[in-house]
Amino acid sequence: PQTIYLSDYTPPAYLVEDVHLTFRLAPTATRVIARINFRPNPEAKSRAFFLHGEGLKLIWATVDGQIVQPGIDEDGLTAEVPDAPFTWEAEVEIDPAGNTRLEGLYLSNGMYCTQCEAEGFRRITYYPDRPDVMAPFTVRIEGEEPVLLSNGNPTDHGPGWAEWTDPWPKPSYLFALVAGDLVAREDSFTTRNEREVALKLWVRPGDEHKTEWAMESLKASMKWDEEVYGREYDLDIFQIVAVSDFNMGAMENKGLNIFNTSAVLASPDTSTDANFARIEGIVAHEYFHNWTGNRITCRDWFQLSLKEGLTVFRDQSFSADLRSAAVQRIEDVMALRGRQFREDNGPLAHQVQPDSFVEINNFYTATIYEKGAEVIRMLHTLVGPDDYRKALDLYFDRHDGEAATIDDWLNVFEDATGRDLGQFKRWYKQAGTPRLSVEEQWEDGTYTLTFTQDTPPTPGQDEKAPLVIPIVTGLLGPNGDEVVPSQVLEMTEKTQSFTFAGLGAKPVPSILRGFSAPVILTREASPEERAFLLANDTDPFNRWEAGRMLAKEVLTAMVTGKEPPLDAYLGALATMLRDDSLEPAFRALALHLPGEDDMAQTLHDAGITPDPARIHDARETLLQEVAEHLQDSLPRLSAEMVIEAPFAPDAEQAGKRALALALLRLTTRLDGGKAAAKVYAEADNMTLSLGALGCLLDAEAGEAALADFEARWAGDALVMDKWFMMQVSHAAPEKAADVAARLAEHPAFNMKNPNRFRSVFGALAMHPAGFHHASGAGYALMADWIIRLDPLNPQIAARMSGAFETIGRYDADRQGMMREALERIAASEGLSRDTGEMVGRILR
Ligand code: DPP
Ligand code: ZN
Repeated sequence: PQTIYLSDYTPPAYLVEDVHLTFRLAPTATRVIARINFRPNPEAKSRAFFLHGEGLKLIWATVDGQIVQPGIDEDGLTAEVPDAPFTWEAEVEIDPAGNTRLEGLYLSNGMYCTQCEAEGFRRITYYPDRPDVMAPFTVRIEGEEPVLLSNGNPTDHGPGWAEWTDPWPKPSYLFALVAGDLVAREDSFTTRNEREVALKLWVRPGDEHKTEWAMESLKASMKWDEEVYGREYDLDIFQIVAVSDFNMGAMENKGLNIFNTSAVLASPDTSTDANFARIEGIVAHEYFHNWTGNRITCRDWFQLSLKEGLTVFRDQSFSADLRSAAVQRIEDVMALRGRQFREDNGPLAHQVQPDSFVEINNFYTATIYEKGAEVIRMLHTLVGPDDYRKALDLYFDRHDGEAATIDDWLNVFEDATGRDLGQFKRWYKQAGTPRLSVEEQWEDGTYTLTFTQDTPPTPGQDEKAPLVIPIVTGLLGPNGDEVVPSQVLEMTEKTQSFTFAGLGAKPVPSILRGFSAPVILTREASPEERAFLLANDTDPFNRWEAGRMLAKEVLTAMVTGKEPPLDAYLGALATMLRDDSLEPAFRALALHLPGEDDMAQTLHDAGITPDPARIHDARETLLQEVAEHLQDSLPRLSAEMVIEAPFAPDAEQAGKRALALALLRLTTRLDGGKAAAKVYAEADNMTLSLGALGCLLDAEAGEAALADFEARWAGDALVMDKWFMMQVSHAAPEKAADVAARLAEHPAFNMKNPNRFRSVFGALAMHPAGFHHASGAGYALMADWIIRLDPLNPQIAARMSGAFETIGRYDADRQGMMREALERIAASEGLSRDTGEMVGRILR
């Protein structure tokens, strides 16, 4: 397979004036007739005419009405064309029913739908399938299905056909078509300039009752983007379709977003609070792409973070505004550390703007998305909110209708603010998570913080230069008062000091408030000082962080056989938990111990080879300690978290339920599951039901509840995904692989459905003590199923192989077994480019 390089970019030889597509739908033999008006690109360096195309059967093709015989290979076709505007027409045949890759046009439960990002359109017709070719599309769909949809506005329809026109030039990856037996929840939104927008959320009959939340989220997103970014919607209709077989969460196709059912359907009895929050965030994310991604798109796929990093930053800000900003930030950082830091500290580490790739589908990563968002958050911190808004206004003015680059984006900030961002750009070009260490000095009323930054080598990048790091810092006095409020320390050197003069007493520093940069901060501090910050910091993120650091120190000591600072931790935790001024959601997060994977990385960073079994046991022991220490408070606190009001998926109720369940997990350690059984029996919503089921499984008292759950929800695929997932993630470490293997034989297991596959094997990958069990059963099983899935759905198979990305952390035995599993995958016949690239990078 060929490697694609950013430095090889050349402008397209021909541009597209407009596109007319006709679809004659048939399950195994759909015909697609394209009429495309091309014109030479004055900026092109060559006149070679090439159209991408994969898995297409060409029926005929013409140039200006004359039949041509193009040269065809597995990537596309070439033909002789005039050095002047011309019309290309072609008819191809494709097989949606046989399309298990879920890229291009495919059938999902009898419904036609498309996924074209990144390179799926070339599986629909021959086309310059690259994002810098933008054109208006007119689409005619002919089919028996009652609902026929495409991008843009509906322009005409009759029995068995419909026509849609999208006036906004777009790249082919934003094309969408849906046809099926669907019903819509309808609503409307009036934009600030009085445009009436029809809103339709299409689902399969029977799912109508799960559409209200997404619709409300959509309207809130449309309003927020007007108020905060000044961005208004630009078509007469905005549609969302829910699809049950979908590789990603959702897709921002112009005017016709397509969603994985898991990212859009919600009801109190089938969805958890976490589901509601995720749906709100994803609906917003895809809607926000209308401006950051669609109106301004990417020149090439090396610019992917231009739209994804920015749009994640936008959806995070939206959720922070709608919910609790502190809780949102903590959750976003937990996700960043759990996925992106893990990626950035292993063989798959790559730049926010990579220099090369083999398969672009492998770069829809936590680094492109979450680190990309952090980079934009840092820009926001450095320039301040007013200049940020000025820069964004300029970005929309200057690049609307264009396919832009990350350099364009940075230039906008330079022009709007007068700042030189040359050094800042390293955040895009240097992979790896920077380590930031700090030392303090106290002398004659002057306090000095000296920071040193160091980014470890990553594959292909041995040397790292210093980054611009905004370190938001405040100082607390000995009595807990804030003596120096938050300020941005702008670090640009490898080692740099910042002084604070005129202080009456040695302060306690609160560093990296709000997690102002995606770095790993190491700072020696006594358990007492951490407990002091947990009790007094005015920055909620750092308050939570102090507790987490303390918990990590306890766990590290337990794993390495040292004396853990247990009293300091338990005392601080108890005080925090009883503090009614703290919102329940925050307290629930503070009760959350660092995860096993997080601990493995932490130990590895400290030069200790992590043993997943010992980490698991230490965590269990600590949870037991916490439960016993808090024993007397549990009943009262639990009673306080009972909600009398009718269910609402809002942040306030969700926070109370989160704390109630955190307390229930502790209670379960003391009563063997009695309280959890009662909560399970009485629950009137999925959050409590599932939370209680998890407790029962942990107490090995879940059999009856599992059977009840299955009987009740056998007809609901999304709920059954939870049933599968819970059994794996709550399995004892030595049983996890067996449980996953057994579930994969269950009649309701279907490897062709990405959600179901992930519910079993994604759950196994995220169960460190199970996946890394010394028997090697987890590795072997994962390899078996990646090998089976690869020919059907290479994208998901490739993604799943990321389970092995932590190979470098572990002992020789485990590394040997992981290597063996990876080599077995690598050697399997006909391995896809997707999985081949991933496994190759991990083994390298
Ligand atoms: N649908 C994916 C997202 O919105 C890829 N664009 O991030
Ligand atoms: Zn996105």
